[in-house]
Amino acid sequence: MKKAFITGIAGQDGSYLSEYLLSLGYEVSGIVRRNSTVEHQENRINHLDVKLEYGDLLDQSSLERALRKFQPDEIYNLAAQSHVRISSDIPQFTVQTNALGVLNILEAYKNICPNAKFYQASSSEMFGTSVDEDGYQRETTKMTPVSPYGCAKVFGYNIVRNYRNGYKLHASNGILFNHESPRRGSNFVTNKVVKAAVRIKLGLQKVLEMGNMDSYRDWGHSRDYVRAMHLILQQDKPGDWVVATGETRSVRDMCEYVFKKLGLDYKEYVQINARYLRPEELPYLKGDSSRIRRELGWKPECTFEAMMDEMIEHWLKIENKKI
Ligand code: F7E
Repeated sequence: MKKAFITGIAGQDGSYLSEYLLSLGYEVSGIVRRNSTVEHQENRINHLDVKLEYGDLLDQSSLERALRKFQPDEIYNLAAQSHVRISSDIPQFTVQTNALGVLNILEAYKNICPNAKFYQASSSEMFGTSVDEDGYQRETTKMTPVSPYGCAKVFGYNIVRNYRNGYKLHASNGILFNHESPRRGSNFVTNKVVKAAVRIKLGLQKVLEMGNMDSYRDWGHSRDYVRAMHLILQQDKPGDWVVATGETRSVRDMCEYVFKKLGLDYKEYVQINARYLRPEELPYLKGDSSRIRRELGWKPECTFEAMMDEMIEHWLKIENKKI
């Protein structure tokens, strides 16, 4: 039985990855951070048979203790302060966790189980304002990040490459573009819009306050993207792979789709609130994932429409109970 260890196991991707690995017969373990509202902390993984320890990327002793205890064959580092706008409110915490945290887990991995394979959750936010001439970002695109989150992720990406080359570790980066699901935190734009539109439809809310409606994102489904993480660790050689759908849409188009699906016109309900704008915006993302499609045989299965419809169904079920 293969053993996987996941940081960020209680998050969106951690929960889908756990489900997937359990379905493949893995023993799955992970760390969760201590939180004052313990009732909600493990909502996404309560239904799963996974082994948990308290831990934190900033507490080296907790990482070493967990790796010594679980002795994993595969390590997935998904833990992070994952909200880009909030990374400007808590920049130092974000950089410590998303940059130094990667170094901490790499050190623990190198010293305790160097024969394991290591996956780092790198991000399209690393590209910032860079776009290749053909309108895509890919593995070779320059990284010009525009947020504390993006800057920290670039450090994480580079330190993984450095440890891979310097210590001959099987350490890889998945450069994942935005990926969503009903389990996405409701302060990320897709789930925020779906939740609000459903509540407006049911008469529970009157307006939706938004930030930049004209940025473009390449949105895929988290369930498809965790398959890519696993595939990356099944390769003989470590590397870096872009994971994306190759389609891009504006936030405005996404809003229009969701409201229309509910028989509403988004223009009647959306108001712009500067609170949701970012000091510097990343205006456009469209990923070229041809390398992982060609070399590893990965492809996304869920369409944008099917994913948004699944999220709408999810919120309709929750919010309908309130009326
Ligand atoms: O924003 C715009 C916002 O917060 C998407 C994380 O998983 O993907 C995610 O980062 C876009 C941005 O995701 C609101 O300005 C407008 O242009 O859903 P988001 P993100 O910042 O792209 C990358 C790949 C990651 O790695 C991150 O961890 O939507 N937007 N109005 C808004 N965004 C939010 N959150 N809230 C608004 O009201």
